[in-house]
Amino acid sequence: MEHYFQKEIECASREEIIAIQNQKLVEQVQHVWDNVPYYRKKMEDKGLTPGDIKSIDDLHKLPFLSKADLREAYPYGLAGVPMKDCVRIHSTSGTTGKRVVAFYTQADIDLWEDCCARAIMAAGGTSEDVCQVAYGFGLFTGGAGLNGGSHKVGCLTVPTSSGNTERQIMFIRDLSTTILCCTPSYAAYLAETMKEMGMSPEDIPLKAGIFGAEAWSEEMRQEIQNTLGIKAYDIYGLTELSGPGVAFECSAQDGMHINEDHFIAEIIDPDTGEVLPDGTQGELVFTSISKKAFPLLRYRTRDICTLHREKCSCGRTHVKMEKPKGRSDDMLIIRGVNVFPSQIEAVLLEHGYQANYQIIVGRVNNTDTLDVHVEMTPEMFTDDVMEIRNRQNELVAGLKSMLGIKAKVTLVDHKSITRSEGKAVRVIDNRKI
Ligand code: DLL
Repeated sequence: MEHYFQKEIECASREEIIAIQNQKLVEQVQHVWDNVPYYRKKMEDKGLTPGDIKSIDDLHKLPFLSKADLREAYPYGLAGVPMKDCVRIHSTSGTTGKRVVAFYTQADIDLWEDCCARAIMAAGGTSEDVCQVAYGFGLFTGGAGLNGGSHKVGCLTVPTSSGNTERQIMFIRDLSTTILCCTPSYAAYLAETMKEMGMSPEDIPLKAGIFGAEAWSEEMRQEIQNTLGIKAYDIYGLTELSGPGVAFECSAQDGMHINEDHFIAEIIDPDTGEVLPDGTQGELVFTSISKKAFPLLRYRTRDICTLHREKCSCGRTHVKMEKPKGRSDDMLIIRGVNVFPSQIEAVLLEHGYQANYQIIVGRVNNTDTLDVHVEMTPEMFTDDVMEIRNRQNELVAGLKSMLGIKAKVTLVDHKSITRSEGKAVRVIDNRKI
């Protein structure tokens, strides 16, 4: 049976959704115009006033916001309400530059937690469940968002945060955790550790996982589902828009419903900014129409993705986004060819490896080099050199057919690649150093 947290809106007709979006967009544009001078100036530069935006059909007229704008306006320049009305901030890790700080009113947190509650119920969660939140707590949004959503559903919530892997497993076993929330790479690490501890899927009551915050392949989903004996659901979000729960997977497990009563999604051509039709791959852009403290209009996520509007078997009507292929800034350009780490992951898992790999990019004599280090599983271990060479050649051929370019493959010892408790670091690009 399908469970819903807010069935009426999650299954609303297209006409109802459009009516909500039209009304909220007009209000939000006025709110931003009145309260965010940074964006008002951008509108003025385009000769726009709020009166020009009468419905979602006018959305394309609005200027984009990018990460560079967020950095320029740091920290308070894009806030939409006085600080006395904000109750919290969250922030990105800032690995690629200055941190992004996002502000929340109590109402913003409330609607964010609603989105996470929708995700948990779409994964089959109810008040009968024990939900362990192993995303990091703190400035990162993962822990706080799913924790709040789990409370709203009425699950018994276990806020373990990330790390301390053996203790996670002890709680899963002792408290009979049924829903696990963490990054997919941490889920794989937990599964591996459980196996080492001599536990099998039958020993634990887990039934579902809500995994996101990083790109993961369909092959990795299968791997996690098999090793943990659960259903693995994807969840998407970003700090700038609140955090997890901007979109989430349902029982169909083939794409994530975007919470369209709070976020309007567009796909654009990343080079020209032109809006592309549904079904076409491009950069995902979001307009946040409900949140008041950090009301971003037409925010360019840099995530590469496709939208679909076909009817979904779960009964939800909100548009679905495919698994993002990765961020445009994660995309590697190797000898002129675009390569996403998730494509490499898919090939490795198809050949029986686990998602323990690292991609090392370099440049020798002005030519890019691509070196994929992947761990052998304990079962693959052998001192037969020919067998290892054959395995390597198989992977080189698989990667060539997926990417169209030749990669070097190095098989490394089991457990020689550092495991991740949060977002995994898959790529080392020595060209940038
Ligand atoms: O990662 C929020 C989150 C927490 C989402 C927990 C899901 C679960 P940031 O740290 O701001 O926020 O990173 C946002 O992570 O632009 C994507 O590039 C990537 N990302 C998030 N979810 C997914 C996903 C959180 N399901 C950035 N698949 C986004 C692929 C994802 N990439």
